[in-house]
Amino acid sequence: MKKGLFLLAAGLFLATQVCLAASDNLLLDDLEMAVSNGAQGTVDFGAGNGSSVEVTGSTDIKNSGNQALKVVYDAVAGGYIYVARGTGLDAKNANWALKPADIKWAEYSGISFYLYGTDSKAQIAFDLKDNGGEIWRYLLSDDFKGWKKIVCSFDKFVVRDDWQPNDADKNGQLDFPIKVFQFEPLPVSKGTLYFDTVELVKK
Ligand SMILES: [Ca+2]
Ligand SMILES: [Ca+2]
Repeated sequence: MKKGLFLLAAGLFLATQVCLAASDNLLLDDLEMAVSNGAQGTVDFGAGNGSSVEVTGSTDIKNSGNQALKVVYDAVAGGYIYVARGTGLDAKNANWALKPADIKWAEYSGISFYLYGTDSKAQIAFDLKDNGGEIWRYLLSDDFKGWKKIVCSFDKFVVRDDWQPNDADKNGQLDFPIKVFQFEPLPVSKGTLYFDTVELVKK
């Protein structure tokens, strides 16, 4: 009986710790919006130089909330693809629920998201645009099947050396607040990926 009570207490303690740990992360974007593109769009997405991409909401395959972002793509050699959410994008309604300036960035060590992989071996870039307009990159591979949490520590992002916007500060510093995150399947690959549950990781 005493042992039973102890185990119950230990279990409750562990459950409390898990809840606290989970609630420490900040849900930045659950990707729950009705997906649309263009100037009034909710997702800033597109492709060029022969690559193509189609983005929709997925309610059958999802990790949290009611939907995930479904990305059907064909990334050809020399082409590019982008699927972005945040502020200051061409798509005016692609903002996160939280304003970048309202987030206490110093409390977080990185950003995470869930990727539904197909073990295609595709390379995927996860880019951030910083407060100075500079683009930073974290590379990952679709080398698993099903949902997996991808944790990207801020200190593991590298500044993109292949391209930067003309108005980027190019100071080599990751300047907060971060304004945009962007998923980019890289050439040469083709398939369907799902993204969900973008969070900031508590220090
Ligand atoms: Ca979701
Ligand atoms: Ca910068």
